[in-house]
Amino acid sequence: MLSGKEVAQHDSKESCWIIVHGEWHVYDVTEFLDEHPGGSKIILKYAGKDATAEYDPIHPPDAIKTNLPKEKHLGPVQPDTVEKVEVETTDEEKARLERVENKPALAEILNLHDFEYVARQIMPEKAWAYFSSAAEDEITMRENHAAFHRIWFRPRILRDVTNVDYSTKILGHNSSMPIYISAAALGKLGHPDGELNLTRAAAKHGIIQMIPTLASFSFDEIVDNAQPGQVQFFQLYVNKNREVARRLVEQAEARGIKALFITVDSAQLGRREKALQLIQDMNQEHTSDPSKVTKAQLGTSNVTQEASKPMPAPSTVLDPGLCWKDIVWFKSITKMPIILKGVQCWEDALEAYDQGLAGCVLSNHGGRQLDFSRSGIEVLAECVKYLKEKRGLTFPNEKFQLFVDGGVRRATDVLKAVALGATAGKLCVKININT
Ligand code: PYR
Repeated sequence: MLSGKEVAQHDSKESCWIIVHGEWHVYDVTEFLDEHPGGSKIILKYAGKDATAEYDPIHPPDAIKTNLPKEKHLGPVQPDTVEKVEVETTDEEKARLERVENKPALAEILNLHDFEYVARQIMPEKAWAYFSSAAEDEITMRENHAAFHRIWFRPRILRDVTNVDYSTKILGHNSSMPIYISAAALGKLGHPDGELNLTRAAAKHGIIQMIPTLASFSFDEIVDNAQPGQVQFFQLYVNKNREVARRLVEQAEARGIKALFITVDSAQLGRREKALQLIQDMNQEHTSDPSKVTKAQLGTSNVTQEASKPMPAPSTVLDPGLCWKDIVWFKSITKMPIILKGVQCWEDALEAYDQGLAGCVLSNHGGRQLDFSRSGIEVLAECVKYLKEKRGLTFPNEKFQLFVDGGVRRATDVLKAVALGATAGKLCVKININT
């Protein structure tokens, strides 16, 4: 068994070992340093030490085991030989914890704008930067919301609305309302129970949760926390290594996941400068080198190579080579209905229909990918038009369903999306507090 002293000798970028987890396992992460989505500096801070306190709040317990080749798992270390890592609580962090302590009760938060305001006050800076950032000038992120402002109602009167039932079916599964919980990575950044909170809330309110590939709990933990019969979907980032992708799909199907949403808008992660800036700031060491200070002070987007790695997707998780023939392959390996997540024009929606897929999420990834992409709600209008005209579809359509995400803040936004496709609720939108 390794000793803490031995591990402590590997404390540089030439040889970087870290200890992670209750099991006190040692990992050689030297070759992973440049791959780490949050940059190498944060790992190097724990080189030769116990990194659990930094690792645990963000990563699923099995992530390090899954991502590092077996030969980099160096085995256990004797716990009593490991020096304790003191994590300093800064004044800023103390103030934040006080705000967490005094946050308003959920019932006092009247709408999603207020929810966002409270989140910003109480989340760690890193979490807020990650969740709230969008690509480049964030024009698309703003447009996602603004687009709903251009749509107005034309209400009819003297209809009996004593009883209103807004329950619906999404891909054939009951939902108490026409929304679902979409995939968002790293839930634990926002709360220690992360995605499990969403699993519980989905069960309580009769809506469907989509489990993200990059969740901060393991896939099995999230499924294990569902109630018997609770419907869950799975969002897939297609790994460059198709055997990894196949394993994820097979695992999802074996565990009773009801639909596979393949993300198609992320050939690589968008340039999210809010998150990049924060990583850069965290990495910026106090230095007397005036060129570095000037860059930081100016807050320019002239990010260093190190900081130009946005969280959280390792390069292997996204595959710029993903194309239509892969979708045909996915169809051949699963019986789950396949929905493309991130379709942005009618031509691709038509192609998805022609390929026999179950639907599309008309989405620009919350404006986090390509700035100046149009809003999902605008794309919806053209998709409905062309799918009607060119393929004779009517909406709502059981066989080919359209979903919208981005910018949804109000039930009236949901209503607009539902009304734009047709009258009944086969058209579903997600509410994603990130977007
Ligand atoms: C995002 O950061 O937008 C992901 O989907 C991982």
